[in-house]
This record gives sequence, C-alpha cells and structure tokens, in this order.
Amino acid sequence: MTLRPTPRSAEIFARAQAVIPGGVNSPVRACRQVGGEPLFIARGEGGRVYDVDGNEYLDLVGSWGPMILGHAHPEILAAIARTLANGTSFGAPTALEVEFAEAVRAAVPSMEKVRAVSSGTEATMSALRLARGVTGRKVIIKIDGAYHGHSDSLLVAAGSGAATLGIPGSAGVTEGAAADTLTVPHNDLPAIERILAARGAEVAAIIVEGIPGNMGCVPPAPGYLAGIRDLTTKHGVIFIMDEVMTGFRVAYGGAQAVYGITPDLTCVGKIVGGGLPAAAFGGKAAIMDHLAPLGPVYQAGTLSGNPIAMAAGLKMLELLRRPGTYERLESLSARLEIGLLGACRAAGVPACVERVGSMLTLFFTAGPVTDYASAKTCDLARFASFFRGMRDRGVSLPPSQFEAMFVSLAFSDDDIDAIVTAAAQTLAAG
Ligand code: HOZ
Repeated sequence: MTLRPTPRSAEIFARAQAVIPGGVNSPVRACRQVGGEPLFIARGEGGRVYDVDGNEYLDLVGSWGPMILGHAHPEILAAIARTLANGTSFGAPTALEVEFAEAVRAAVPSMEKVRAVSSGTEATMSALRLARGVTGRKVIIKIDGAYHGHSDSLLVAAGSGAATLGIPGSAGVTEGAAADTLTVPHNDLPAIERILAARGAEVAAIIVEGIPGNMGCVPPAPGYLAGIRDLTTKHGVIFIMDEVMTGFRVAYGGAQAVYGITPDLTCVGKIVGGGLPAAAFGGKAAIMDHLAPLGPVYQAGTLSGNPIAMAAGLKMLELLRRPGTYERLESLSARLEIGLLGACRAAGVPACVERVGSMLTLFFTAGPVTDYASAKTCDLARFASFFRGMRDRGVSLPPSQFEAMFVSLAFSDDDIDAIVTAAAQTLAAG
C-alpha cells in the first residue's frame, strides 16, 4: 500500500534512467535492496526533506552524514552566500584553506598537517598512496565489509553500495590492484596479528573506519583499535583511520577522541565540508611532508580547498563547537534507540540496535552484530518492508540494511517520538 503518491518522482526517475546509469549518480540511492524507487528531493529544512510531489519526510539519511545541523541551516547558508559573492574558484591559495586546516588540526590533533580534497574517496585514495610512498611497501590491509570510497584497491570486499548490491569485488579493478589488498574480519585482532607476523615487512598500511558505518554501524570491540595501534607501531605499518563518517559526528574529535587512539593518518569528509564537496586527509608532519611539492608523493586537485566549501565547513565546525552539541545528539539518539527497540519488541520482531552517538543501525537480527558476517544474518526482506512502511509514514531511512542512520540536531524529542510511532505502526502492520 502506498500512502504517499509520488508520480513526479516516478516521472523524473523514468527520464533519469535514459540518461544516467541506473538513474542515479551513486548506486545505493537507486533503492534496489528495498524494492523501491528513489524519491527526488526538492528541498530540505531542518530535520525534514520534501520530495518533488510535496511530501514531507523526517530525514534520517542526512545526506549520509553531513547534515548534522539539519538542512538549509541559516548560518551556513549565510557563510556560503558571503563567500560566493567573491567568486567560486581560483585554483590558487586562499586564506580560508589555511583557516580550515587550522580548524581541523585543532579538532583532531593527530592531523598535524592537513591537505584538503573534494571527497572522501580522494582522501582515502591519497592517504593510501602516501603510505605506500613513505614506506616503499605495497600491501594494504582493510576490513571485510568496510567501505572507504571507490578507488580501485579499496573496492575489495567493500561495504556500502557494493554490499547492498552484492558486488564484493568490482569489475574493472585489475588483479594487480586487488592482490595488494588483504582483508580481515572487523574486530578480529588475531587475524591482523597473523598477517603482520607473516608479511609485516610488505604491509604499507592498515585502513579502518573509526566506527564502521558501511556494513551498518558496527562499533569496535573494547581494545580493538588500541590493539591495531600497537601492532602497526611494532611492524612499522601506517595506521590510517577513515573518519569520513565519524569525524565531528560521534565527538568533535571523531572516533579517535572517543577511543583515545592516535592514528598516523586520518581521513575526514562529509561534515567537514558543511554539506559541500570537501574532505581532507592529514596526520604526522613527518609523513605528510612526503607530499608534493615537498616530497615525491604526487597528489593534486583544481577544486581542492574550494573557497565555498571551506567557508561552509568552517561555519559548520564553529557551530558544532557550541556547548551541549554532543550531549543533545546523544540524548536524541538514545531516545531513538530505545524507541526502536521497544517497537521491535512489541511487534515480536528479532532486532538489535548498534549505536555510537548519533550514528546507528537497526539490524533485523537478534544480534549482537559485531562484524560483516553477523550483519549479513539480517532479514533483508524485513528491512525492505520496514523501509517502505517508514517512507509511507513520512520517515526517510537509508535504503539499505548495510548503512547507518544519522540523527540531526534539528530534530526535537517530538520528531524522534514520531519516528518511533511510525516504526511501531510499520512493524505492527507486518
Ligand atoms: N556511499 C554512501 C553511503 N555509505 C552513499 C553515497 C550517496 O549515495 O550519496
């Protein structure tokens, strides 16, 4: 039953499929796992988005993380407008880029030097190249079901859209690129230890999501990240923490602040761009100084440090520094977790919630979910009908069981209660 007619979205999607592969510019948006079609969004305001048919949705996608303050935040729009008046791109340095790097370093002290790029994919790809250039080693270790963007060597056993669509290794990635990527299960420190004992001298880097969010949200077990830190130090391996989702989200200083870890390199994105295409990587100065023009590792970009994106990101970080930000996010998100679990229990549906701060996944399995293998025990048909029922009741969820919901500061307690009521009705309807 479709409670909300969406004929305009359907019409645009039909046009889209003739000119855009699958009708979308990023695969998960096609809503294939949930047996639906994408909604075309006309605008957003606070915690809500509005589709082209005029339907309103409480938005738990939040542009996959960046909209932590809600959509169309007036102070961010004003910062963009002020900067826009001076021009949009120069391909030459601006003072805003320096301010941006200083703000990122102040938030994440392990990022002693920072380079701005335009997307999380660029950040992780560049960090890997840097790690290989610095160590002179080829092999990287990544986590099964983790997703770090779509550069070749990171598309092995990838989460997010690759997991959603069942594409564990992408066509077009050469055997050579894939052969240098070794994978281990999430939260399996002994597996990392075994690889490093056998091949440590070949391994340039291990890359982990601070808190994996692309197999759904699956927190690190106690001691896991600290164990990786110890092992990488012992074997001279560069520890890269991908905080594209978690940076400025689970704490102002990201997952590394939550767990007390100092990685060698960190990648940030999403929130740091204030909703515009900006990301960054950074870390120990002794490593970062291998980048051109100081060193031999090449990395570049015409739109890197784009002034509009820098202005939006800087304003976003400034607003997040206001007292009470993360306490409020925690209280809204805990309310959502408790409400969703209560709704599942009342309906007799086996489920668990994995959550760190305002990032969470409702998994349709008894749980706990500790890695990609346990995430895959979920009832995907149940998730699909839940997604559709929630959409019909005015709640927009990420269209995959293997993604995280993101709670926004723009929500009120009543908004959270409305989401929980929609969940209870959806689950009761079967
Ligand atoms: N890879 C993103 C989620 N983990 C989805 C990006 C998008 O569709 O915008």
